[in-house]
Amino acid sequence: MQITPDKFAQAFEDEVMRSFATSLRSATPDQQFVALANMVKRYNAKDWAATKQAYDQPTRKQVYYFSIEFLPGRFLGDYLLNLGLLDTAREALTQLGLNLEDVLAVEVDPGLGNGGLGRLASAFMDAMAAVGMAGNGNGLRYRYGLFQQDFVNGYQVELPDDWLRNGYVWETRKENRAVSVKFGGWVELQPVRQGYLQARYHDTEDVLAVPYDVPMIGYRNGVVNTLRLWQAEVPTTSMMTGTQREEITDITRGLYPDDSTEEGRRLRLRQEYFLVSAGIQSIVRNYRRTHVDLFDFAKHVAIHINDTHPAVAVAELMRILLDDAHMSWQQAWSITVQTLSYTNHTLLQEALEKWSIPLFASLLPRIYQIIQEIDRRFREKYVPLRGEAFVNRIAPLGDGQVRMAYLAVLGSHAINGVAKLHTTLLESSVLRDWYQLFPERFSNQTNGITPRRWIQTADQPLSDLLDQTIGDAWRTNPLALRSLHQYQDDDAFLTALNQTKHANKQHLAAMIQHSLGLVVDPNAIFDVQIKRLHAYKRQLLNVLGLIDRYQRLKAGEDLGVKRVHIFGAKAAPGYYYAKEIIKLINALADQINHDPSINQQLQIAFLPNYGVSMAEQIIPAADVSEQISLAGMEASGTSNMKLMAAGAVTLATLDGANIEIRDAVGPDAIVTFGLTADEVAAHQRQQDYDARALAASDPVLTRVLSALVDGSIPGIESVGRDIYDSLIRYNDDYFVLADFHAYQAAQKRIDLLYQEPLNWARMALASIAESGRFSADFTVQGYGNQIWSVAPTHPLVKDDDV
Ligand code: B1H
Repeated sequence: MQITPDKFAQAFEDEVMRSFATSLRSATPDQQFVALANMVKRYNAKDWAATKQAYDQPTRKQVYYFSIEFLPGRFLGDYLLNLGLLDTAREALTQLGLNLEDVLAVEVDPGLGNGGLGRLASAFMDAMAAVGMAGNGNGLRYRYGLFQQDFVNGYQVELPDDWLRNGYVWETRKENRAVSVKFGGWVELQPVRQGYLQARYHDTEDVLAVPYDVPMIGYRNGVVNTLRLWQAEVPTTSMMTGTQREEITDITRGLYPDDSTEEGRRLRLRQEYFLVSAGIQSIVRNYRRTHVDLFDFAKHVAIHINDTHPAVAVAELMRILLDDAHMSWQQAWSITVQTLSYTNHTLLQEALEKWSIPLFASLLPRIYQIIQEIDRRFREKYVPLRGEAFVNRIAPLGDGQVRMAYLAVLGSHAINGVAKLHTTLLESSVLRDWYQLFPERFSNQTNGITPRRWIQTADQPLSDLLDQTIGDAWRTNPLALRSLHQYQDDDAFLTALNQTKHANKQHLAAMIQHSLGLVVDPNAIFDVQIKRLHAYKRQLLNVLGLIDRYQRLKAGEDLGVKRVHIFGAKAAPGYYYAKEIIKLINALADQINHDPSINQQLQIAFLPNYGVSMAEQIIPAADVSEQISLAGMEASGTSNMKLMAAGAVTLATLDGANIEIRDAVGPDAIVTFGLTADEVAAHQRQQDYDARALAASDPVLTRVLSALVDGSIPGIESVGRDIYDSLIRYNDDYFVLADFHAYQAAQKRIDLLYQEPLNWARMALASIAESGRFSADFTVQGYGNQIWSVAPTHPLVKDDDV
């Protein structure tokens, strides 16, 4: 887009008048935001239409990315960036006496996901548009997003996220594209011709699925992809009454709140099938507009299953090919397998979805029949080859359950993990039998992040410094960041890099003061741990380290540096233990922050309601990136990549993508510690870990742990006891105590390194310089190449071997 700031300013004033019949001077920030958004939509409309038309060419292959979660973040800043208008808009608003950042902050941040998995889905949407891949998102338009978190007396409270209250400016309702999704009832199979059956559905509950489309604007390339979010509605002709209507609208009423308990499982299964059936019906309908039959479907359509949540796609695509297109089983199965692919995001057993057969069969009778037949054929083929025991272990049906991960693997031609270690562990543990059966289906696709949002939009000071130092090639090709290496001994640059970080820390300090009333010193180390609260992520290790530090400072030890530990974390509403950790962090923060003898050296800032927008404020200001999960537990992590790109030094266990980060920056630019995944596995196998004995024999641990139960931290009477028990009585499932000293030693190294500002900057430089390989643009190209067989029109070339 070519437009001068003057013209932009004029167009903005006109737009405010046209949209709200008011002058700019009397327009509210909300109105200013909507006016800017309307301008973006107008600038964007032709490209969106043209992209859709290009994708509808019958020979063009399209990807459909199915995810029960998306966490897109605010769009306006990134859209302006992608249209090449960010600087113009900023200048224009300044001319008008406004601050663009203030207007951007008005936008809602849709919380249609829990954490990394949902954010990854949105990063992929951004990346597919950036490289010009025909990528469509399919998700749910939850009326309420992930809860808003508040702290009351240090405890998490959950408030509803009424994000649609003022409407959502980026979406377009497409009622004419609605489809009908059937639940329950019973099926009758009538023979139509030799060997072919016609399914007739009786007494089903029919739900209207209405799509809302959101544009995904590519980075300065004219590409505009679509994220389609489905909403459940009562069919217009329905005579349904109150509770029945509610049952339907409940399907997309809210994000399933809990990734740790069994509650609401029926509703969750309804959500999953609703997403899958609506999405696939819509794909097939669109496909039929340009193709006479479905025989070449897999040549032109790739459907991706993001974790097991949309895994029922295997049976739904079979249903459509069998019942609607009247294909033979073999034909239908071959097309289904060639079309589908599946990403596994976790080794945690509780996240591998399984449905009880009675629940599944009553809600989705025809789908269940199809899964029975998939299961029967699988057994028929593989029992003679592999034996009964092997097949029983991995068949889609077993132990009275439908096993979604196994259904996904069986029905997909490609299965991937999300970091090298994770994929290796998948192949050797959770999906070992499957890996034996279909080794060629497995690949690794290490996660990625979008440097446009995390650097270009969120970190202006760093972006400017990079432009001045190495030119702006990094904005299109993040591998160009490598040219930073030549400045590693350039004191002027290293000093400027530190100044940039300092400016970002001042900004975050102001935000912390505003949010918590806590004054923090930008000269302190800003140590950041931002991610969902989960035992395996070990926020508790950070906390025990803080207790130790506090006790040492109280005893008069000089630790040489000031530190501010910054936390952002939501706990699943039903995850009691995680909520106890939140209370513990807040209680400790209260204690330390109000202790005048200590609070010049140590402070804790636990910012409530962590999410994408808050991450944009925290990440640019981070000195230390805490990635301290128990090795073998974090599939990949993505905050590790964002923080690295912002020049934070990574403090990490050898888990998930941390290992690839270490390999990228080299051992001198990262601080690693702790048990390896192999060592953890060995302890688990040998059952030789004794946390109680370890703690008893260790005076430091004894002192630290006693703070949980001796009343020295006010307000944690029961919480402290529970956490103590989890470590001592229940033997510390996540090896927190085993890694404690290694963690503290690593933090000590950080303290020393930080006291050499130029050396520190050199580590930051190495992180930034090597962050380019973690661009999601490369990740989606990897999927395109190895999984989807879809080529980008604006490929990002890896000019060397990374
Ligand atoms: C990840 C989940 C997840 N893995 C179930 N699994 C959920 C599972 O609501 N549920 O039922 C929600 C989320 N999320 C994360 O995915 C991994 O823990 C991260 O390590 C990884 O970086 C991220 C993206 O791959």
